[in-house]
Amino acid sequence: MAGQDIITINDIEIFAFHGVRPEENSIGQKFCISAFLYLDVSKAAREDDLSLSVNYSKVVKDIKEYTTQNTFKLIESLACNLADMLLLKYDLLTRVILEVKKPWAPVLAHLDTISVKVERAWHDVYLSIGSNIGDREGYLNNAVNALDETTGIILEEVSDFINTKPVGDVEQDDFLNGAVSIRTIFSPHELLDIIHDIESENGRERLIHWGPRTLDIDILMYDDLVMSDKDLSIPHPEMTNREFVLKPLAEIAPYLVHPISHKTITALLSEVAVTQTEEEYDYSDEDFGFEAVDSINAGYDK
Ligand code: PH2
Ligand code: MG
Ligand code: MG
Repeated sequence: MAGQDIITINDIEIFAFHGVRPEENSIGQKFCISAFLYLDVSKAAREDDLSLSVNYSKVVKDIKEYTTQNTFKLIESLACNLADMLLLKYDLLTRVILEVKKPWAPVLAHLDTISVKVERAWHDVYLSIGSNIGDREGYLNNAVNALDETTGIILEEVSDFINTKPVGDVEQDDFLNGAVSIRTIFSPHELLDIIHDIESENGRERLIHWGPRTLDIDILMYDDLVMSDKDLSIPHPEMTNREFVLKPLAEIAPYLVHPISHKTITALLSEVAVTQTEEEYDYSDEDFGFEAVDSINAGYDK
C-alpha cells in the first residue's frame, strides 16, 4: 500500500532540558528519540534517487536542533511537537510515530527508561460551510481563508457556494452553503476547537439550535473514521439527508465513499433527490388533506 514504507531512526541520544522539575530544566539529562517515518519509497527505490525520499540525516539534524532549542515540561509535548514539525517540513511523510525516552528520569526506582510514543498523520477531511446572516459570501470566504492560514491545515478544494432554502423547524432566511476539502494533522477534537474559534471570530452566537447563523462549519467526514461522543459525531449524522450538504460536496468529491453507507456522494445525492421527488408526488395525492401534508412536513423537518 502506498505510503506504508517506513524509515526508522532508533534512539538518537540528545542532551536537553525538558522536564517538570526545575532541576531538570537547569541540569539537563539524556533523551533518546526514535522516529518512524511513513512514506512511499517505491519511486525513490526504483530510481535510486535520494531527492525522491526523505533524507534521514537531515531528519536527525532537525530532531537534534528542535530538541535542544526548545524546552517543554512534558515529554508528551516534545514528542507531539517533533512529530508535527516533521510532518509539516517533509512533504512526502504521511505519518510519523515519535518516541521520546528518558533513561535518567528522576524517579525513585530502578528502571530502564520512561517513554512516550505518539502518532501523528495527515488526514483527509471534508467540511460543510453555511451562512444565513449578513454578508453570507463574505463569511464563507472568511472561513476558507482562516482554514487556509492555519498551520497544520492545507486547503485542497472549495466548491461553488449555492443558495439553499432553510432545512428544519426554524423560520429563517435562505442559506449560502458550500463544501471544502482539507488535509490536516489535527485530531477531530483539535479540529473542532479550531472550527469553533473561526466561527466565534466571525460573530457566531449559539442562541437557537439550528437557528440563523453568520457562520457554521461542520465536519462531514474525517478519513474513514466512524466515531461519536457527546461533542462530535463523524461522519456528520445528517449529511446523507441534506441536499445542501451533498450537492456542493458532490462537486468537489463525487466519488468519495461514505464510510457507513459505502455509497459515493453522487449516489447519496441522487437518493436525496429521489426522496424529495417522491414526497412531492405524495403531497399532490387527492387522499391527503392539508393537515396530513403539514404533519408529513413536520416529521421530515426533524
Ligand atoms: N444548517 C442547519 C439547519 N438548516 N438549512 C440550510 N439550507 N443550510 C444549512 O446550512 C442549514 C440548514 C443547521 O446547521
Ligand atoms: Mg450545521
Ligand atoms: Mg455546526
